[in-house]
Amino acid sequence: MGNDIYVKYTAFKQDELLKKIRMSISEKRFKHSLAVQKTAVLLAKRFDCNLEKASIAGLVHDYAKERSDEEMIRIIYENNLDETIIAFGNNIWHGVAGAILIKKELGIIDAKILQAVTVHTTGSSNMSLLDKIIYVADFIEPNRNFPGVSKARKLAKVNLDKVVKYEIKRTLLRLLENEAKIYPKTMDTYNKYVAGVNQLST
Ligand code: DGI
Ligand code: FE
Ligand code: FE
Repeated sequence: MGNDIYVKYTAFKQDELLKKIRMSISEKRFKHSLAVQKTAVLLAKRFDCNLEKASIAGLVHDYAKERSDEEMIRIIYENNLDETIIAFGNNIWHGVAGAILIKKELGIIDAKILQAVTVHTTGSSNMSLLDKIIYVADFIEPNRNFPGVSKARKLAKVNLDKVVKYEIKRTLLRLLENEAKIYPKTMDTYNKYVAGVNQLST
C-alpha cells in the first residue's frame, strides 16, 4: 500500500497525517496506534476485509484519547451525542467523540471507518468485520502485555469471533473487579458474543 490510501481516505498525505496524529497524542500512544494499524492490516488479510480501511481505522482509532474533558464534553453536546456517556469518562468518550474529530480534523468520511472508531472500546451488538478487526487489533497489538494476550493472539490466527468473545469477557471481568461503571454498549457486546442473546433460538 502506498501513499495513495491516505489521500483516498483522508484530507492529508501520509507524512502530514502522521504529523497531525503525532502532535495529538503521546509518543507511546502514537507507537500503539502504528502497531494497531499494522495488526489490523494483518487481520484484514487473514479474514478478507478491506486492507485500506483497516489500515486507516487502526491508525486513527485513539486520535481523541488525550483531549481535555472540557473539549470532549463540548463535542458530545454540540453533536447531539448520547449525553448519558458523560458520566463514563474519557475511556468511553474517545471512540465516540473521536469519530467526530477524525471527520472534522482529518477529513475522514468513510462510514465504515468512522463506525469502527466509534465502537473500538466497547464493541457493539452488531459489529461489522472491520469493527471486529479494530476491536481485536487494539487488544493484541505487539506492545500489549497482559495475562491472556498470548491466548488472544492464538485465537486471532483462526477465529475472529472467538477473540471478540474472549476480549469482551476479559474486559468486563476486569471492569467488575474494579467496580467500574459498565457502559450499556459493553453489556450489549457481552450479551451478543458471549451469552448468545439475539441469536435465533431453535
Ligand atoms: O484506548 P486504549 O487504551 O487503546 O483501549 P480501549 O479504547 O479499548 O479501552 C480503553 C479503556 O476503556 C480500557 O481500559 C477498557 C475501558 N472500558 C471498556 N469498556 C468500558 C470501559 N470502561 C468503563 N468504565 N466502562 C466500560 O463499559
Ligand atoms: Fe481506545
Ligand atoms: Fe487503542
